[in-house]
Parts: sequence; C-alpha cells; structure tokens
Amino acid sequence: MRALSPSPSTLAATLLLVLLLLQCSVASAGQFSGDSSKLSGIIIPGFASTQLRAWSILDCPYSPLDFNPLDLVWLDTTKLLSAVNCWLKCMWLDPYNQTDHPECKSRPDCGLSAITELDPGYITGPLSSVWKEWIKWCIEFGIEANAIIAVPYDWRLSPSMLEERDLYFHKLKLTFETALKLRGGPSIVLAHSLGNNVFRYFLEWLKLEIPPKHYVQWLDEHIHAYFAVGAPLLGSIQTVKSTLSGDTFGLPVSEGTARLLFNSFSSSLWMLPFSKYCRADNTYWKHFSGVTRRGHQTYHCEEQEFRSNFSGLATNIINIEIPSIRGFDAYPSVSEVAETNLSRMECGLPTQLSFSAREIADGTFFKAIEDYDPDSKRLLYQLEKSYHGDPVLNPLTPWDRPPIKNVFCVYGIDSKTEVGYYFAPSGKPYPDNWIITDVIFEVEGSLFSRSGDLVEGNAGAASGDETVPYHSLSWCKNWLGPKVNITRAPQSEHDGSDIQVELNVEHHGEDIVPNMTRSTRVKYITFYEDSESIPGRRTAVWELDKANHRNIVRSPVLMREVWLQIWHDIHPDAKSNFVTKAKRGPLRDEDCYWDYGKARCAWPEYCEYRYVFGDVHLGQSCRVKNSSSDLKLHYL
Ligand SMILES: *[C@@H]1O[C@H](CO)[C@@H](O)[C@H](O)[C@H]1NC(C)=O
Ligand SMILES: *[C@@H]1O[C@H](CO)[C@@H](O)[C@H](O)[C@H]1NC(C)=O
Ligand SMILES: *[C@@H]1O[C@H](CO)[C@@H](O)[C@H](O)[C@H]1NC(C)=O
Ligand SMILES: *[C@@H]1O[C@H](CO)[C@@H](O)[C@H](O)[C@H]1NC(C)=O
Ligand SMILES: *[C@@H]1O[C@H](CO)[C@@H](O)[C@H](O)[C@H]1NC(C)=O
Ligand SMILES: CC(=O)N[C@H]1CO[C@H](CO)[C@@H](O)[C@@H]1O
Repeated sequence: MRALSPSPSTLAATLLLVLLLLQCSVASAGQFSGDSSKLSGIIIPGFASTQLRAWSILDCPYSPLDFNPLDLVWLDTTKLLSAVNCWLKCMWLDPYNQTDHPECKSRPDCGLSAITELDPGYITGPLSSVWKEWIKWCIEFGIEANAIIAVPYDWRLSPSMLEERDLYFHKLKLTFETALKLRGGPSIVLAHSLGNNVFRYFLEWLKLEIPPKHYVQWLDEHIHAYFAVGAPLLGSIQTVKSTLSGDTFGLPVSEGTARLLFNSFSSSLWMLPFSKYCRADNTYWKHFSGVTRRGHQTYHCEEQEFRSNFSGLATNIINIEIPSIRGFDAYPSVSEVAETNLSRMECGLPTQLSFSAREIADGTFFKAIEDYDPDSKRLLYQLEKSYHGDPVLNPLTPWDRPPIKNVFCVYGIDSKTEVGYYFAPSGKPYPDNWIITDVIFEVEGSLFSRSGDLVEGNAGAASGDETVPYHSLSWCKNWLGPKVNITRAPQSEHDGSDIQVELNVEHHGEDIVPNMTRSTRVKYITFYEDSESIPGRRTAVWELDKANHRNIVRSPVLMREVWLQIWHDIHPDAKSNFVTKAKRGPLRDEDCYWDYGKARCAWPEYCEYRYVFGDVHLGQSCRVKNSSSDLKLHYL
C-alpha cells in the first residue's frame, strides 16, 4: 500500500529543498562545491549484471519458443528451460576470436533498465536485480532521472574486445563528458565487482587517449568520487572453479554446460587471482619509450613472493591431481613444478601439484594441465592475447590508488569464503573431467576444509564477502597513507554510545587492523580514513560486517553512508573531512518503526506518528519528522 502512496516522503521533499537552496550557492573557481543538482551518478554493474538481447532470428526446432530480435537472452529463464540449445547458441562466443555463433548473436541492452530488470522471478540472489533498490533510493531522495546513468556492457568480453567491438571505453568517456555538459558538474562513479575492473581499464585507456598533461585535469573535472564496491582487487578465487569444473550460478543447466559457456567468454580470465608481490610491465611507459612488446609478458616479483608461500593470499589456490605420468617430457613446460616430485611420477602414481596465485596468473597452471584438459589451450591463448598482451593494461597486476580526488573502497567482511580447491580427475569425459574433492574456506580469520578441519595457511585478519576473499578485497587498504583514522560504529541506527575511534594509526605496508572490541550481537561498519597523505585528496575504506558480495549494493547501510557522505561533500558548511560517524538516525519513513515497549514511535527525535490513509499497521504510520532537515545538519 505504501509503495503506491503518491506523496513523496517528507525527507525527499526536504532534501530536495536543501538541494534547491544549495543551487544558489556560489562555487569557487575550479573547485566543485555545493551544488548537488549538478552531480551525476554513473553506475558500472558487475559480471552477468547487464541484460543481453538477441540480435538475430533463430528457429528452435523442438521448442515452441524462438529467438527473435530484441528478445531477452540474458536472462530469460523460460527460454533457457524450454530451448536450452538455442539459448546456448545465443550466449556462446567463439573461444578464440570471440565472434558470435553463426546462427544467433546477442548484444547488451542500454539504459537503466538493462541493469535493474534481470528476471528476478525465477532466480533469487546471485543474478537477480541488484540495482533496483538503489534506483528507488535515488528517486526517494529527489534525484532527477537524467542524473543517474548506467553504463551496461557485454560482460562476456575481455576489455580490449569491449573497445574493439563496441567502442565501449570511447562511449564511456563521452558519457562523462555529456554528464558534465548537461548538468554542469562532475560525476560520482559507483562500480560493483567486475565493474571495478572495467573502470580501472577505462582509466588506463584514458591515459593513452588524452594528452598526458591533461589527464589528471580531466579526471578532476569529470569525477568527484569513486565508490569501489566489492572490488576483486587481487582477483576472485571462484573464477578458478568456474574455469575447471563449472559454476551454474543457480541456473538450471549442468555444471559441464556452465563450464563450456563460461570458458567461451574471454572475460572469464579477467578475475583470475594474481600475486600482490608481482607486477606486470607497465604498458603505458613502454608506449612512450617506443619499445614494442611482443611475445612474452614478464612479471617482476618481489623477493617476498618466493619467501612466503601463497603469493600473499590465504593458501594455494589450486591443488590438483594429475592423472598419471606419461613420461616427464609430456609436459616440459612445468619442469620446475614437476621437479618437486619426480620420484612419485616415475612410479606412475597420481601426483598432486599445487599452484599459487602467481602460477595461475602467469599461465604456469594452464600449461601444467595442457595434456589433460582441452580447454587449457584456449584459455592460454586468451590469457596471452587478451590479458598479458593487452595494449593498454595487463589487468592481472596489483592496482595502485587511482588518481581520483575521492576514493571510497567498500566491501563486506567475515563471511565464509572459498579460498582454495582440491581437484581430481573424475573419470568422465570433458567438460566434466574434474571434480572438486575438497574446498578450503576462510572464516573470520581462520582456514577450514570442507569437513571442518582447521588448515594451516596465511589467513587474513577477517574473511571475505562470500565470493571474493579478504586479501583481495582489502588490497585497497594500501591506497591509504601512512596514517589512518579508524572508526567503528554499529551499522544500524545508533546514538553514538557504542562507537570506537583511533586517530592517526600508523601502518607501513601491512594490513591495518584496529585494536577495537566487537560485541557479537552487533554488526559494525569500520571506516579507515585518510585525508592527509595526498593534499586535497581523500581515501577511505569501509568494511561492513557480514555484507554479502552481491547484496551489498542493495544494503540500506551502504546507501545511507554513500548518501550522507555525498550530502556532506556538497554542503557549503561542511567543515570536517569526512561525514561524522557520531550518530545515525532514521533518514527515510521506512527507517521509522513502532516501539511497542514504550508505546510510541522509536527515535522520537526523528520520527513521529502521522497516519496516512492506507496505512495497515502502526509502524507504517511512524514517519520521518517534517523538521528533520535541521537534524541533518548534525551530519556535517
Ligand atoms: C508536514 O507536516 C504537516 C502536518 O504536521 C503536514 O500537513 C504536511 O503535509 C507535512 N509536510 C510534508 C512535506 O509532508
Ligand atoms: C572466428 O572463428 C570462427 C571459427 O573458428 C571462424 O569461422 C570465423 O571466420 C572467425 N572470425 C573471424 C572474424 O576471424
Ligand atoms: C612455506 O611452506 C613450507 C612447507 O610447507 C613451510 O615449512 C614454511 O614455513 C612456509 N613458509 C612460510 C613463510 O609460510
Ligand atoms: C589495545 O588496546 C588496549 C586497551 O585499549 C591496550 O591495553 C592494548 O595494549 C592494545 N593492544 C595493542 C596491540 O595495541
Ligand atoms: C584524523 O582526524 C583528525 C581530526 O579530525 C584530523 O585532524 C587528521 O587530519 C585526520 N588524519 C588523517 C590521516 O586523515
Ligand atoms: C621434493 C619432494 O617433495 N619430494 C618428495 C616426493 O614424494 C616422495 C614420496 O612421497 C617423498 O619422499 C619426497 O620427499
């Protein structure tokens, strides 16, 4: 009933009023300040979060359903169920040159609906619409329709193919420029998951596109802040599972089919895990020194890579049993690896080999199983062509802080997350030729096997967000300077009584872990903030307890914090560097509820009882007070 209510929430109205007033404030030259009506929000969605539509006519012989132009391909579960072979033709790409199937092709949809309407009916969770809630917030806060821009992309493609086939990065640059021209102000980038890899590639591509001395100026003019949400900064371990044994993401297809499909996409390797101690050559400088790079990509590893065991991650990512030996020469490419246990191989026993993130990213692993797996050659081909040999950036290398004014890195922690796998031959033919015999999980700072046994390794201070491990998510703590202010506050509305602050914590290279207490019943959000190390620029890391990788973008806490931070940034009276954490009251009618114990609306300072025709229960009639715009000034 309330969703249908025609009157906008009071907060939206008051916020809009504030925004209109702000419009009149005079912006000082060159510096963006105080005019939210000029801001645009640009959303870069994650893997599999853009709709794909058919751009062909395909008759499906044994099914009543055909594919006609503009029919939904990703994701129409009815068609997937009734005509799986047709559907596969429309999804599949040639594993070498990434061309479409001769009978059917699909192209990404455009506009906001391309990322908000992903068939939420059949599948819940992973693939359903993650952005719908976000858009709802924007509307509730009075943001104009043309201020929110989605930049959907064909998530099946590698970055260079995105540009080659769709001119994606070219169009993305125009999107920023159009937003500036249309609304007169910079944009806020909100990227989720793989969207962060896309944005990173864009920043490198841009370096080659505009004159070097205008690069930072372009960024300052066009981008006010970058929110990196759930970024797999050192890759995602689950990619390895999808590559070797298939991951259906909840779709009604077999794992083998999922594997075939996933491995036909060149994007499948974009999120491979890599070592934080090894860096690929910087293509940018090569470009100017005139050295052409052909053939082998080189990684330069710090000594630490060889002194520590797991490339800085929790454990070896792959432990795989190689069927049996056909003589040492069968795979000379792994001589160093194989050398470690030659004696067992000569006896013809199955051999278990282990691979760290470095050995996966540099191709050693795929070479090692080349003789046992038909997909290896194709994957190696894509790895060398689309990643190691990419003319703009080899993305399988650690990312330094991007030169954007305000960078916010946001992720969930302390969920059970897969960090390593044991594979063995299954005895079945390709594509079902590997089975997972064990999985290593990280759980709140410890490693466990599937059977629950504790495992030795290099567990981080916390665990990941269910999809991406902690080491990969928290890499952005390296973007903070040597001194950091840390604040831990409850995620829910709070009055400031349970808030912990540590100012100017020093750290050098290693992970920063606050010396703070945690009540087991409270979910916290921990803020790491630095506004000092680079003059005029701010960096922050927000860790949300138990926030899940895919659902984090629709979590009310994230939306509230992003809104308050932006609200703070554009307010001419803002004095602190970051929005205060001292208190969090309800912001929307939905946040107000009935307190049965006290027989009144909770948060009386913010909420009042105001019945509106159509309310069904007490809580619904608790609404944010008209006067709450004054209260919002507390957040400056
Ligand atoms: C503010 O409150 C009054 C009654 O107290 C109500 O009539 C009015 O509609 C409210 N304003 C908004 C914008 O909701
Ligand atoms: C891509 O590969 C397929 C099959 O290998 C081939 O038929 C097609 O002509 C190739 N396309 C291009 C553009 O090279
Ligand atoms: C590396 O692994 C070896 C053997 O498993 C172990 O003895 C050694 O302590 C490990 N080194 C580090 C730095 O963890
Ligand atoms: C953590 O804080 C407590 C009290 O605030 C202090 O006694 C303890 O030494 C601190 N530990 C570290 C490692 O700083
Ligand atoms: C930490 O907070 C204090 C007080 O707000 C501020 O002066 C200082 O610059 C902050 N430190 C960093 C590293 O941002
Ligand atoms: C170098 C190495 O790890 N060699 C081992 C290979 O396997 C045999 C039998 O299990 C061990 O005795 C070796 O130490």
